[in-house]
Amino acid sequence: MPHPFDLSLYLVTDPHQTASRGLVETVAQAVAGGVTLVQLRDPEAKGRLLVEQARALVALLRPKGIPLIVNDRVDVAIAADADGVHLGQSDMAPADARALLGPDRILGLSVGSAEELAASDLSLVDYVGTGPVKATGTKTDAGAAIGVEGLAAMRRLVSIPMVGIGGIDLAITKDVIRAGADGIAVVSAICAAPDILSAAQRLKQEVVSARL
Ligand code: TZP
Repeated sequence: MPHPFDLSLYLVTDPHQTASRGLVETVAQAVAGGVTLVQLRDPEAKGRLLVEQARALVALLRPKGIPLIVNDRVDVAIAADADGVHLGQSDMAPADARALLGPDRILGLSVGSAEELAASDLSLVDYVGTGPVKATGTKTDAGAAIGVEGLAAMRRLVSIPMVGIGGIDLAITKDVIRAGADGIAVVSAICAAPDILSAAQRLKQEVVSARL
């Protein structure tokens, strides 16, 4: 069984957007504001730096009971004893990642369309990330926005937990949750906010009130 996890407010880090405050400080403030899951994401970084960063985040997050997911890099997740890995469609196949990670670590997969879903084996995956919900400047190769309607259509096809990602801000958070997402995954709505803690608090409140 994978470690328990809560997709409600999923922070994905970005090296540029966390540079001014620092990675650990940004994550610490976001967690104080209510983030429930954190993904270390830096596609350009080398393994040594990623392991150091992942270890620093595990030291911050584990005592608080918040899992750390590493984007793409199964080796980094294992070296730093992180809680899981998030895979994109062109990363290692879920079955290969699961074989390396074992049964207890969390495994996420990006699935943006019915075609990607048809090509994906979700039997070993714990949650899917679906999007981009709206156009985003954070990931320029994220593909065309699927909209809240596209997310709702994916929700009808996927029975495991789903988090919406891409272009999500306070204004569309309720719509994303009401379309069936179990949570929102954000980069800039938290990392680029002038006040990280309060941005996270407001997003969390919006997620919680959308479910009422
Ligand atoms: N995967 C799909 S969109 C995206 C990722 C990592 C970036 C989301 O960033 P933002 O700033 O929340 O739109």
